[in-house]
Amino acid sequence: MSKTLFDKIISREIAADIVHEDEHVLGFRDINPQAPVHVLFIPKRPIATLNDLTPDDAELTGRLVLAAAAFAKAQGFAEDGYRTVFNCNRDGGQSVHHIHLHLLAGRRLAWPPG
Ligand code: DGP
Repeated sequence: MSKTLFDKIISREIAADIVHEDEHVLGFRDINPQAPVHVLFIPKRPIATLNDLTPDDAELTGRLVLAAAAFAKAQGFAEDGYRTVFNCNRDGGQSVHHIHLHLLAGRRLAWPPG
């Protein structure tokens, strides 16, 4: 798989506002925020889309969700709430083919999404 933009953020070739880092997961602010708080949580190991996940990725996928929830809680959004979303391929609106969990918080979000 060729190097994506997010690989370059992991390797610090491209700067990002990093809010979370551990052995497996990086969290950084989206360059085009759709809410007052918009953070992307990505695995350090590149996986292109949700279609490419295998049962071996179950723990890693859980780590993304746990990192997003911990960040939201630490930032004070647990009670009012927030949204997490994985986009997948064209119809899901995925533009970067390295899976990422969007965390959107800080305003009332509409449903259904556009
Ligand atoms: P998606 O459309 O689900 O693939 O989301 C990709 C997100 O990545 C989109 O919300 C904008 C964000 N993004 C694109 N380029 C950059 C970048 O160079 N830096 C950061 N921080 N975010 C980026």
